[in-house]
Amino acid sequence: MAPVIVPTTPFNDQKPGTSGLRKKVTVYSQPHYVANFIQSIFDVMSGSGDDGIQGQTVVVGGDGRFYNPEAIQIIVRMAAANGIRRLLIGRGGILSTPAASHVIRKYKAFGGIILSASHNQGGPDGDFGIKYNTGNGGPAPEKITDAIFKRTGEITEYRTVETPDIDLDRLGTSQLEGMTVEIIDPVADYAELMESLFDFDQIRSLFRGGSQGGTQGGKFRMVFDALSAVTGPYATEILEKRLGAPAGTVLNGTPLPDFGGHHPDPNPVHAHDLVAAMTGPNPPDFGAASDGDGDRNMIMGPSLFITPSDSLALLAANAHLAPGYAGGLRGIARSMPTSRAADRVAAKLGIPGFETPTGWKFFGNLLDAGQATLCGEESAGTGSDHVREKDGLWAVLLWLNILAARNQPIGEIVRQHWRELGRDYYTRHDYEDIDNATADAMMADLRASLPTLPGTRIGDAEVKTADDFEYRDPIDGSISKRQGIRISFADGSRVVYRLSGTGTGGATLRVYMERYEPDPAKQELDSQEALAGLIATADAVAGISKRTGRDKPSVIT
Ligand code: VG1
Ligand code: CO
Repeated sequence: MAPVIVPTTPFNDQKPGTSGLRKKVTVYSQPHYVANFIQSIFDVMSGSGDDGIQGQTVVVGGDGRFYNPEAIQIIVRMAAANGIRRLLIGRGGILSTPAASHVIRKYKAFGGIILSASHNQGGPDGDFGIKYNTGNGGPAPEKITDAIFKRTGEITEYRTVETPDIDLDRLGTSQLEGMTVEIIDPVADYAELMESLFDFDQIRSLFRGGSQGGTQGGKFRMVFDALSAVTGPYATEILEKRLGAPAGTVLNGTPLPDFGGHHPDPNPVHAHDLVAAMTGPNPPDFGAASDGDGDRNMIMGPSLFITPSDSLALLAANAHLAPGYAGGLRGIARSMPTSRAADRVAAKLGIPGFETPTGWKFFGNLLDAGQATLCGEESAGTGSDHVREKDGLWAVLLWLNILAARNQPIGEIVRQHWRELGRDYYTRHDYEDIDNATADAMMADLRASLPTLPGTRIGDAEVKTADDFEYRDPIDGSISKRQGIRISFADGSRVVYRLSGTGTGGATLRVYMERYEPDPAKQELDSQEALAGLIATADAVAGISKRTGRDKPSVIT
């Protein structure tokens, strides 16, 4: 059967943000909306001979949210019509983002299409997303996402075939209009990769209690909250089956199209089952959660929230205890708003520390060039060169490996780290769903004030430097401008302002604040208390409460 050419007209809103194209399901389900975007990806990635997507292998999978199967069926037909040779699809349409990255790399695929809106809410009224990853397994860099956006504005037709839906639930290989479709186990390859990086025997004996003991004299216990999103099957297989953690360790372990009403964002506000377990009576020794598509992680000890920035620093300082990193790290990269705790570890280890814009795509070149081994973002993203996405379960397993190797309670490990290198008090305040015009005006005014800010006093604080972060990629020299406004003060503390690039309604202002505390006697404060002065300064500098009418942020992490 010949491909069908369907005439279409452009949508003007298909601009990928921090991590792919995210829109409401109601936007995605308009006729031709998915098809236009997919054809734009294929058009941009097409070429002649080996440099184009035709005749190649492509990976497809998503986080299981509402509209996932429908979108996959559209993609399958269009892939066949666009000359793709082979599609690898996770069973049930499921692939966590890091697992998709691994599958792309392992099977040397040309690229992959990941269906996810990550930590955004799902369901018929929730969000959906599509992201294109390149052959290194990582999110397409800006030059490709820009080209895709340009193409969405010019598109006049797309190609598809008229065939019935394929069965996504049955493992195995079939043919569709000359294209091979393979439905693969979404967990197996990923679980094998994790076994190659970590000492599963050592972690198993931690769970058995044995000589490594638990922190309360009994068996080591943990909870992992999958928030009814994609990591459930991965965590159940790895933690409960392969590592012998007792059944029930994984909470909310079945992926549901609407995430069971959970907001799949692993932070102290949304991961309430985890927080309840870790702060209640007789808490487990270790707690973790992941997000919608499995690339984020939240780490807790008994009554202790470990900020993602601290987690990155601690993982970097201890990674050599896991077999996959026993040879040491080449470098550590963090996104600009992430605290500078990781820089202190890089300095101590005598390795380079890199500062990149927000979004995992900016780590790709450093990882490919072998300049960075570990990367992290303050938004609960941590990962390494094992894939080209951040990886939630990987971070949990590295923590478990470290806990097993050090045989020390997590709280003690964290405090020892602070005593040695100092504590970077850190918080992020999000103001969600503010009026777009208000948010834009606030950022514009902040930008305009940058030249005159240095030297001025706001309350007790004296501004030392103020700029809009501009990044020059050290590998390919590409420049990314306007990546966030940074203001640092004479006492070394810092405030960063930026607008979110993953939301689907209104604007979200993110304000990131940090202050370094080298004195061990002053490292036990609550972070909101420790940062109270800076929080007030940040409000005064940008006029947040005055302009938005909000007296407090919507989410504090
Ligand atoms: C947010 C985070 C950023 C992260 C991005 C994608 O972006 O701040 O660090 O890389 O989400 O993560 P923004 O532009 O909303 O601040 V995920 O897990 O949603 O793919
Ligand atoms: Co995510």
